[in-house]
Amino acid sequence: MSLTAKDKDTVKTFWAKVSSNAEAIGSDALSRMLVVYPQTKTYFSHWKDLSPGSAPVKKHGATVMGGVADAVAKIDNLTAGLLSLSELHAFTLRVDPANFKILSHNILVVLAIMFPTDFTPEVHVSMDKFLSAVALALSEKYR
Ligand code: HNI
Repeated sequence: MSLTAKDKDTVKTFWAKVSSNAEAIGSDALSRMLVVYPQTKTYFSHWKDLSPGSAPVKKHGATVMGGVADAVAKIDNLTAGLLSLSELHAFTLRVDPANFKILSHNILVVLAIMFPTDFTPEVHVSMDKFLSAVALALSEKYR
């Protein structure tokens, strides 16, 4: 399921609306992931506090959303655009790529909660396709 021109346009327009809240989106999505899918906590065991909204969760939420913003900018060539981030997650961090789907799901849930009016079914499907494409690009270096 590749992104159509319309998907890309929908993602860019929606992102332009919500990106000023990127830190809050990231913090909430990461907080939710760590609570609902506690197996994801293993990657962050070096943090002092993994509880919802803690300082490291907030900081890393902002970092992850910075990656998402970068992906929106590179939406026409995600594989090339996210190559070094893929290498980092594959070789250095050794994150199981199954977790990319889990985080994507949590980002979608948070977007739906924070932007109930803007998060139409049309936006939902395009954002879902986009986050799946990001997950695939991040998995590139695992093969
Ligand atoms: Ni991820 C670091 C982006 C999914 C675990 N991650 C980063 C950084 C970015 C980033 C950007 C900082 C890179 C640097 O320092 O150069 N991560 C993303 C994006 C996604 C994602 C865009 C998916 C949408 N990362 C995940 C998932 C996990 C994950 C699903 C594990 C469950 N990432 C990490 C860890 C680090 C990390 C661990 C290092 C953080 C630290 O504090 O040590």
